[in-house]
Amino acid sequence: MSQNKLIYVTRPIVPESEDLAELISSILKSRRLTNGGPIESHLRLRLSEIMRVPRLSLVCNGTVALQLGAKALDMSGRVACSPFTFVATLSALLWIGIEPVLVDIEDEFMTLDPEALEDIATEEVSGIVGVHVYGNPCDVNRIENIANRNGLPVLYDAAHVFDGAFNGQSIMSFGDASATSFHATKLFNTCEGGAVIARNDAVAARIAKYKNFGIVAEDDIEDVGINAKMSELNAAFGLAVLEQMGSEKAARREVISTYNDAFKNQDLVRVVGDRPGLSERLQYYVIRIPGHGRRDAVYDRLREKGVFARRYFYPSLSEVPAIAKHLSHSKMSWPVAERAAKEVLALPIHSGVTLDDAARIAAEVIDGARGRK
Ligand code: T4K
Repeated sequence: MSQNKLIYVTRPIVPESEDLAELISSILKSRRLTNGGPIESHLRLRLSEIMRVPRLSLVCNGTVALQLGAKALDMSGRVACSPFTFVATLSALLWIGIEPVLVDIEDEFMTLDPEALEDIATEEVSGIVGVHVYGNPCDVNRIENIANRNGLPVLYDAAHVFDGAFNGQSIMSFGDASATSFHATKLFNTCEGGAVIARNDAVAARIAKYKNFGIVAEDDIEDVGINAKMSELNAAFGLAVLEQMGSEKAARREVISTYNDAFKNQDLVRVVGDRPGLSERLQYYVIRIPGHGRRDAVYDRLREKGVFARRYFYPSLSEVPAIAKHLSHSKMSWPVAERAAKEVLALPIHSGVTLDDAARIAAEVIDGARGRK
């Protein structure tokens, strides 16, 4: 790690110029810029294949994907949701008039705690929104069981998932719908973009309608919708990015394995592991550093060395006044989420991190956690 090298938590995959130029040239020739053009269709088919889901709809970002999913599943009033997530999960819901009822998380994988959910998933809420935090799937089987018993739809925020599988099944196929993000900071990106994946044709049809102003035919506006379409330029970027995924994934695997080796047998640093049954996770590498102020000391130490690790997700959204003021259930508490938020640190994993960088970052983390100068 050279003195001058700045290392960010992530670095987007960018396409080869020639691959992108070829696609852009076809857009320019056809003058088809958006509204479900051929490149968007092509990307949709490729992603459906890669993610192994038949009903995938491309949209302009992951936040709107969540809103479309919630609307398509008829969520309204209150929904059960975790406070340990990026702010977009909750702000997307609040922005469409849905109040999240926060449910604490399980400590190991930091996803919705089914036991805590059991108390909330009653007639009090109109649905469940789970977040597959850092690409680890929620406890999908127990959540499905609770949802079925209470007749509630389930929407998953799968912004941290790409092609991961759980017990051999695409993570995107759990729940009634999943919303994902193809933002520049994600493993696969279209600069800005996202997708909604539906379990059945009825939900898929509602998503298609809502993302295009509620229009179902030239002269038939069936409902109130929004404009959530992905443009041809974003889709072209994504198609060209797909060509680079293999090498990026290989580089990330090596960085991850360097970190794993370095943190093995360390009692001051806990690596957030994979839920058993998960294929792999390549978007976030997160450690937990318990002890008052220790995580922040490591975060500061890394910054001084030009390494911009991130405290995803700090603070817990239950402690963010802008969010908390919208919540009417102020008597509840979320101790597991609030502790996790004070301990987590996402380390850089991307092809711009050499194995030497990774070893040095890990050494700085360990020294920082030990309180060494
Ligand atoms: N649900 C969940 C669980 C999410 O995590 C997210 C988004 C969403 C929903 C919503 O999806 P979108 O509506 O965004 O599609 C970033 C991303 O903006 C956000 O998409 C992501 N989650 C969140 C976890 O992280 P910031 O504020 O940390 O981004 P920023 O700009 O600080 O970028 C982080 C680092 O990445 C930079 O230090 C450098 C690098 N970077 C970033 C960009 C944008 C680049 O190298 N190039 C770039 O173009 O939020």
